[in-house]
Amino acid sequence: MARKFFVGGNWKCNGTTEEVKKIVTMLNDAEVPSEDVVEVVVSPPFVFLPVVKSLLRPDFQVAAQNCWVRKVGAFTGEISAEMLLNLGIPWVILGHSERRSLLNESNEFVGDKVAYALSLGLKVIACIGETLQQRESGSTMAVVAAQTKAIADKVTNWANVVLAYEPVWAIGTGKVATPAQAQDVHRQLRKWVHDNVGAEVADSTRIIYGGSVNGSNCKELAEQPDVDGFLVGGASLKPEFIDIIKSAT
Ligand code: G2H
Repeated sequence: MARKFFVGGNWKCNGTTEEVKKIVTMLNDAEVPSEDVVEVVVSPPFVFLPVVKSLLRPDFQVAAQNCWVRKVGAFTGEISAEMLLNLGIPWVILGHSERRSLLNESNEFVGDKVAYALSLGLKVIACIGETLQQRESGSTMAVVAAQTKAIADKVTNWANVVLAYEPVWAIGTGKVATPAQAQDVHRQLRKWVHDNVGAEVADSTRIIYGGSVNGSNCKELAEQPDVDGFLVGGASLKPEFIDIIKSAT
């Protein structure tokens, strides 16, 4: 099955209203392949979701960077999946390594979040990835498989899931995985999904790469058969994000 290329821009905890508007203008003015070829989703901080959604071109979509694990209630400081739906936000990033490490989000908690968001109709970019220590000790696949299993244990319909493989050692470090390293994990991960979830899900689920993707390294990464797109952090705030979108073709 042909998997549509996916490019996500994770703006993380960056931006002022003026800066965000400038990025949206840059995106709106860009000539990129059609939405039949590439799905583009940008993810501003919560407070900028309404302004970005209102100004962004209609062929690009918007994602939140997180949401609460269950329905609305007495959870001070949290934003619920219901609120995202109420704002017309179709996507959410869950399980990013910065939340796993800084906020102690466990595999099980991320699995619960993914399942709850999907149950309400949100689409999910679910992030997984190993630390440098885990890679050097040879446990990359065990770590990535455990993270994916915690999601698979709670999810039956994978149609609205994009898996983002983001090796922690490559995030924001400028130290990108080589195309061979990315392809190797993506291939093994797809096999894990094949063996543990099913052939059709393995064939149709987009597995995207994240970690220091930029305008210079995207093309070679995009050529790998199991790399179905990118989740981009730092470079998604800059004009080179357009080059990354164009790497779909
Ligand atoms: C990984 C990535 C975006 P960056 O976190 O999710 O960030 O491209 O800055 O490494």
